[in-house]
Amino acid sequence: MHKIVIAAFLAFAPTAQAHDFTAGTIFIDHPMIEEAPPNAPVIGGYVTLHNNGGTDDRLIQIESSAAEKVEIHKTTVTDGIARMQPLTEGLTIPAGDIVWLGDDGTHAMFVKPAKRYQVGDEVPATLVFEKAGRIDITFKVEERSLTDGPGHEGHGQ
Ligand SMILES: [Cu+2]
Repeated sequence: MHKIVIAAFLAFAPTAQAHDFTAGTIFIDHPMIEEAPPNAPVIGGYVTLHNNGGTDDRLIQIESSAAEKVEIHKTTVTDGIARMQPLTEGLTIPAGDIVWLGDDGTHAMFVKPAKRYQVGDEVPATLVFEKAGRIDITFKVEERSLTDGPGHEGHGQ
């Protein structure tokens, strides 16, 4: 009896958490935003991008009505001081590769969010790829502790 209960849990758990989208050959997995304190001037978003196609693509823009603007940023630390800079060329997703917007200090920066987004909220956004085109997705708001790592420094939160 015990084993059956565990099997049922395992069968359902991935389904409950599945949160992905597809744009052409780009598989967009688990777009999430970190819950931020009230009045946070910026909030960080993260997403995993799989390029299942045979040619490189680039995430060139993120649009969202949930913030004044969204920029694709990279945090770099120079002489102990963290600075964020927009990735003006966008984020390259090499053919056959997987890129996490979140790795190596990269993140989506939602500037001046329209309200405080809390765990469980869904934030609409449009990802714009050079080749795969535009796709409407939602970023799920999750607890900050889940993704503590690179990309937070210098956010002024
Ligand atoms: Cu930033």
